[in-house]
Amino acid sequence: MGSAQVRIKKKRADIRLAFTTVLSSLVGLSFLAHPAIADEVIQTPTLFKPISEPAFSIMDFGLLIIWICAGIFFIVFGLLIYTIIRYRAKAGDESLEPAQIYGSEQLELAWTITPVLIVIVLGLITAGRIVALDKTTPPEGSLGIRVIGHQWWWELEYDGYDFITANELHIPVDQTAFLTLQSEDVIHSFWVPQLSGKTDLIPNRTNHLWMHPQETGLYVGQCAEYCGTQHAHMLLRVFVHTRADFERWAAEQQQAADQVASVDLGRTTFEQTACVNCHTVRGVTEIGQFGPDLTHLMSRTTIGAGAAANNRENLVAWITNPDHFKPGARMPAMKLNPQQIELVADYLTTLK
Ligand code: HEC
Ligand SMILES: [Cu+2]
Repeated sequence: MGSAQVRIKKKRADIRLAFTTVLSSLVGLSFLAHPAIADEVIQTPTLFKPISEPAFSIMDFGLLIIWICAGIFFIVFGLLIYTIIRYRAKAGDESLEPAQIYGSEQLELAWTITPVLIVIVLGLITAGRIVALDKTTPPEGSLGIRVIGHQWWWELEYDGYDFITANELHIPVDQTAFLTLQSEDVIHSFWVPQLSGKTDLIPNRTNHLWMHPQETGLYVGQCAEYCGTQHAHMLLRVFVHTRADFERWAAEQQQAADQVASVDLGRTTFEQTACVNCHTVRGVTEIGQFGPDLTHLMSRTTIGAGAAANNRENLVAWITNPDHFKPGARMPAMKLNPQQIELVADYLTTLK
């Protein structure tokens, strides 16, 4: 094979290498922007619009790391591209290889010391942030909330209030919410990226997490630790309210369930089927603890921890067979006849 042919081959190999490197970097970057599960009721959780401490400091730190990595990326690629252009074979150059140079003390020291320094600085900042994040006792004036993870939904209890709700957390703006995290079964993880970092809910252990939101609105998140088949449908919705709106919501939650006379038949159907073994409706039946409290079911925007929008049609489908939205859900299909299902759905939609 002639030397010109070898050179052409080498050049092609160089181009291929550069191309694959750029391509794989792009693939890597695309993961940063990958969309979450699409659904009518699911918004995409985002890291990039924090509205609360500690999410602010997590975001700042994340950006610092991204900038450092971007710097390294551009330096390395800059040098690579420079080298490819500067040292490519020139016309008339018959040698197959460029001059071979080995060893440079300065260079080796530089590329050993620089990364070590970067790692030390990042390590120190990380340690500082972790210490600031880790609060095990409630800060002065905070609102205490107990969060219990279940396969595959969240139970929520508020300190100083007498009600239990599920899946949709309501908190006031400009106040620290101090969460106590526990699990009823396996490990789950509470994660609403705009508000706070991830914290696991571990069986037989109590963890804590806090947030101090500065803007009202709806912030979404999800269980961030694989916890079984319906892990993907264990979503979180956090409503941050003005203080007045929060108090109004909490006062409504404290009320016993509405008893609407026109749905008496639906209520008795509910009371006479196994629903009551798993669900509490305060003021009507308070035995069931296994499933979400239904006292104010209709105050929630979703059912099944974000598996579907909360409306009559979806309730009918859910009661007929929860597997329709959430295959494997811990609520069995109750085998009610269509008429009973309609009656129970009529009743449930009055639980405002
Ligand atoms: C064996 C216990 C059990 C029985 C019996 C049961 N459920 Fe459930 N139910 C659950 C569990 C557990 C969930 C939560 C499932 C999830 O989100 O993964 C649930 C969820 C629900 C929800 C959605 C609540 C929400 O806020 O997400 C409704 C509504 C509901 N059940 C109604 C009923 C009705 C009506 C009956 C009787 C016909 C019934 N359930 C019987 C365990 C039960
Ligand atoms: Cu999970």
